[in-house]
Amino acid sequence: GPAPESSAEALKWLADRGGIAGHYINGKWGPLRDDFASYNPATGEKLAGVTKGTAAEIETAVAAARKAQPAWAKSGHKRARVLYAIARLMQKHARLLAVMETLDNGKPIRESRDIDVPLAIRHFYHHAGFAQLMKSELPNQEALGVCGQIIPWNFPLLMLAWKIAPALAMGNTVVLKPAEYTPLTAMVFADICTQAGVPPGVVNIVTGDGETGAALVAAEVDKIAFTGSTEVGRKIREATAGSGKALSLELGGKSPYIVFEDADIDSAVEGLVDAIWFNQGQVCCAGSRLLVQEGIAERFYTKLKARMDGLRIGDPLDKCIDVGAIVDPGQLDQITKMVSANTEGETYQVKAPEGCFYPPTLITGLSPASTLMQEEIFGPVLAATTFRTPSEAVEIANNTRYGLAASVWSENINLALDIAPKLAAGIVWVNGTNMMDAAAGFGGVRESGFGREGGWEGLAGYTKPSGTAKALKQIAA
Ligand code: TXE
Repeated sequence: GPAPESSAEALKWLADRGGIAGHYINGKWGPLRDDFASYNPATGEKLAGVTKGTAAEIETAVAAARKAQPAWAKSGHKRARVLYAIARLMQKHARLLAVMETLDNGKPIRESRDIDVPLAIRHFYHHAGFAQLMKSELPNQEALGVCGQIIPWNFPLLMLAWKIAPALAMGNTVVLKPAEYTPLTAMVFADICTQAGVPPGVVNIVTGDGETGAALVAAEVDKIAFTGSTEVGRKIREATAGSGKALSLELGGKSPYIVFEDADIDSAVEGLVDAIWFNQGQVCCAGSRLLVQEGIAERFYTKLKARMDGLRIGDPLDKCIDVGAIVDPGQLDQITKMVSANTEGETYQVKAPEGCFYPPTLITGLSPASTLMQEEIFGPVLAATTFRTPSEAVEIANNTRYGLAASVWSENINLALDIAPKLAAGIVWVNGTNMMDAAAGFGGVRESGFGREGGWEGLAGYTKPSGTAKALKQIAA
């Protein structure tokens, strides 16, 4: 059942801070203003006021980060100590973080407790190790300097960890802007930074909206790391072109989920629960396009519908819930509009509660060129079609402007390994989906972006060859 005692704890934590989310600059809170609000999407209640960061506040944060950077880059040993302390404190406050995330975002507590928070903690442990090893493992690399980081609302704490942990490990300092809908776990994280002994200026958090984000992109930073929509990614690429700022973009997706007739059907059905109903489908690498081989399609759809009937949708704080609330009424509206504009195929929907909820939905018989097969819906909506041959599967799978992830299901490993490299995707899972690890690079091709987060590639993305600045000065002289 619901866990009211833990939401009371989270709400008290907010009340103790005046009920306002705001900046954490140079190791201190503030300014805090009630410029706009963050809501609990499951209930519509206001959770906190949110400060909209101004360009001047961004500048103050960047200046603090600039000042702190040289000392922070000096000792890998010290960085490791601090990153381990962050990880341990996140573990200590895991329940507060999970409840806060669920209140702010609407995702089921089972997910924030078992996935978001543990993966975020794992990211800090992993990168603490690499902070210590930087000198030996990346002997010719040094920090970029100050990194501006902009994150979305679908995995607020996990995306924060993906951005901050590798940057700090490699000796950078950061200014991070959380998404407007979901600034609250970043606030808890800021408190953790203070407790962990992060030196002032090393981690700065500035809350706000797209304008605040644009001000960060324009500021004197050495890198912008962005996760969000393809549209904003394009704007940021234009804004940084020719500036000399490094850039990584992790954008949208329309990832194919390909089921061959020799697949383990029950596993493939269960995999779809994680592929498209995890986090209400608000996942950049969601398996949102189902491609089933013709011979098993009817049997597969029947099993899938039965599984959909078993999904439990409702109060995200209830530990038994599989599908929670959509992050914001605006997003709900977008999903509703896209699905109701569709006139093709057959739609199967299970029931959802009133309010900011969208029912898990399966639409079969779509043509590969239809809007629902092409555009990112970012909701719990699975668009499905069939294919005849493996080469047709590859053709349909690659018929997209995106290229983030793909999932291949077959009991024939030769077939799976033949198909996987033919898919235009940054990540391909075989008989699995949505598997992430701090040690594995994550990122897309095509309009899904470029640059990798996690793994060796992720570390490299926060460094440059050492002596670059000196060499450039010598060349200029
Ligand atoms: O994303 P935005 P939104 C997709 C998804 C969703 C759609 C819109 O399809 O329906 O995008 O979501 C900041 N300069 N994804 O509007 O606007 C913004 O404040 C700098 C997929 O929420 O891209 C937030 O912090 N920053 C995606 C962040 O960018 C700007 C996850 C992302 O918000 C800015 C989220 C600007 N001009 C949405 N404008 C994924 N791939 O995971 C906004 N921002």
